[in-house]
Amino acid sequence: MKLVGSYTSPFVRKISVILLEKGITFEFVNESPYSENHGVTQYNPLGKVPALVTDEGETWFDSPIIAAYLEQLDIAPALLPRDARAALKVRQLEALADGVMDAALASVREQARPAEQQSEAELLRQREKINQSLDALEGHVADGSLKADELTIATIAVACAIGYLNFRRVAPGWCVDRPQLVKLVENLFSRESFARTEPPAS
Ligand SMILES: N[C@@H](CCC(=O)N[C@@H](CS)C(=O)NCC(=O)O)C(=O)O
Repeated sequence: MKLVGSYTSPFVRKISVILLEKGITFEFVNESPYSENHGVTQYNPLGKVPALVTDEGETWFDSPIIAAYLEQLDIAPALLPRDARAALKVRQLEALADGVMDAALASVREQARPAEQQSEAELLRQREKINQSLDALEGHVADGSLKADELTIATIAVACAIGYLNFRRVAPGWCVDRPQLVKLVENLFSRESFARTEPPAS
């Protein structure tokens, strides 16, 4: 299998972690969608990473679809419950974590614009999405609907989202008053799959 992506993308990290956890061998094709003349569109017309190319030549995107595809291969450990309704709930939490990544990425892109073109209102809007979603996730861990010590597509996505907040220094105070999420990321960050997919220092 080939995973097309960049080393800094949290969405790509999510898929790398899943592949590593399941012990699936893959080749990493390093493509940055923000660089000129990138080759991402040959895998995904949206020009976004990750994309996954199977040994049979099928191409899958975006990250929730790739995660669902990998789950269908039925390789342990299972990262979704067998029950369809319970699986959908886990996938909704994955969507929430993915949304945190989207908002963090939008903030980073906004801050990369020349200072005079940056919109404070837009940065605030994205910051609110991040804070509200983290509060919701904290609540889900507190009420047991998201288990901090379980390895699922949702906990992996949450840890990748928070890893990206740390990496880009977006919402640096995210851990204040969110002890459940701190516990969750401590559990996940201690895994080899997370150590091996840490974004590069620059
Ligand atoms: N919903 C997509 C989001 C992927 C995404 O936004 N990836 C970023 C990199 S972190 C990207 O490729 N951006 C390029 C662009 O928007 O043109 C997924 O889950 O795969």
